[in-house]
Amino acid sequence: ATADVGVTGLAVMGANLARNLARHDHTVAVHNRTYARTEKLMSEYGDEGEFVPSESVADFVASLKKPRVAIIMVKAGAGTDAVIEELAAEMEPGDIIVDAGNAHFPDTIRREKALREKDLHFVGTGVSGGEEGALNGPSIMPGGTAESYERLGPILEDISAKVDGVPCCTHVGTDGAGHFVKMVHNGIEYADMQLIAEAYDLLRKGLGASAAEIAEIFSNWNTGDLESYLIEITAEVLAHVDERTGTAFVDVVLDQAEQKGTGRWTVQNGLDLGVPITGIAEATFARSLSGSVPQREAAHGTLPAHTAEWSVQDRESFVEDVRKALYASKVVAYSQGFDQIAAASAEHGWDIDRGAMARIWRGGCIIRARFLDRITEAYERTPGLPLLLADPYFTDAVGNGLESWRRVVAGAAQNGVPTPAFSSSLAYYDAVRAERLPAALVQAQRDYFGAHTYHRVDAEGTFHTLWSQDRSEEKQD
Ligand code: NBP
Repeated sequence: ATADVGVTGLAVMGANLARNLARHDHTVAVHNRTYARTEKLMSEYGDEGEFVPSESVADFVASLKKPRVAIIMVKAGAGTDAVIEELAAEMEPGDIIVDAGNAHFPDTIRREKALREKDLHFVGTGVSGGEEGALNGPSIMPGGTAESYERLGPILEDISAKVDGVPCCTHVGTDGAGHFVKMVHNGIEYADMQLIAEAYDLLRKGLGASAAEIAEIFSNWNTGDLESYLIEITAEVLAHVDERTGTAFVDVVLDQAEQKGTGRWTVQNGLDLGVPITGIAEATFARSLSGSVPQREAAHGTLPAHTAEWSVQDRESFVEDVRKALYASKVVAYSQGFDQIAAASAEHGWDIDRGAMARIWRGGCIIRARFLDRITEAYERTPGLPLLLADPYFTDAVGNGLESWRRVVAGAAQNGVPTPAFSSSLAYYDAVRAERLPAALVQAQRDYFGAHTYHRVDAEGTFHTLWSQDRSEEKQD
């Protein structure tokens, strides 16, 4: 056995990950169900480093040094289970199986448990950054045991993206923690993209600006607090001219956003945990609404707007208002995502360091951004911070933009421009900071029709009012 690490599943992601490993001087065992892919990798890139190709799973496992590390990079789902079974049959106690595909974290928890019974380590690992990242340095979010990270960590840190020399990889927590955090990363990505899209729509409709003009605005924003990969590519997309028609590319793209499911998983989990991730939920539903073709057709041209053409007078301050509203809404969306991580961490005993998550997202992944440093600093200041928004830096940053944020959301409502993520983020902000919420009325209604009881602000215990009798109050315990 000569290989330090193995990769099985050599479609684009696995092949790139194997090349990344080889370029970092690891001897890499490579395997794929269909051998032709292995041969293709060897013929095209075999000279990039030390590869050990195998045609069978048995030979692949035999080519790995002990304790063995085999990384699976196949289509998530039944394929992953099939490959795990084949590998496990050949492996020995102490060996490590890594699933670097996009598994749903409950599957990872199930698989880890099953393999633990065979004394094998199973490490569900989130890998972000697409093909480019896999080849040149992704953000890597490994779960599994701390013991497995001792063997695996140095390899993964080696091939991960680096920011200021710091690897974008750390041990997230046990069993499904890595895939969980990758899922929330994707959910936040949905929210970030939707917020940017709403900012674009506001600029377009409020200013009547062209895509090219808005591209300039985004380029400019990318030099400040909003600096991020998503803002950068937005400017590039908006500046792009369609070859066929000579018009702005964004205008020839059908306005129906698709999804592969990680946003939906994130929202479903938010509901399960009872964590209000309104930014991610609105972003996910906004994609659903864009694809609701019969509903849109029934509404378009039928439902009145009762608005005049929006014409913003002070263009410069409007652009600044939208920028501040975007930043504030973005802080809310991230704050909610980090709440979700905290809740799941408590539920599963993962002990996830949220500051470290922001740190490993600074490079290699889609939401990489300057402002993640501020998040890491906030959790370093106060590790148990209950609300990211309540960190002094973010309280100030959002507070400074608050008037702008209100003007933008009010203007959008008055002029009939849909801003679900901007608006719901502001509503969240106002709700979470409110001294009293109308939830008191909801709880009273629940007691009225369902005898669901209530607590009082001025006395201990649980109470019920005899609504259908004399409306006297009973103490329940
Ligand atoms: P695909 O998701 O297209 O999967 C193709 C690979 O899966 C091939 O190697 C194929 O083998 C193998 N495979 C299948 Br399908 N069923 C199998 C089975 N029953 N047993 C063994 N192998 C099986 O590849 P990809 O696009 O490279 O993605 C790989 C993983 O990475 C996926 O989980 C995906 O969700 C994830 N991904 C992540 C990102 C990201 O940004 N993080 C981007 C893209 C993909 P064959 O050659 O014999 O058909």
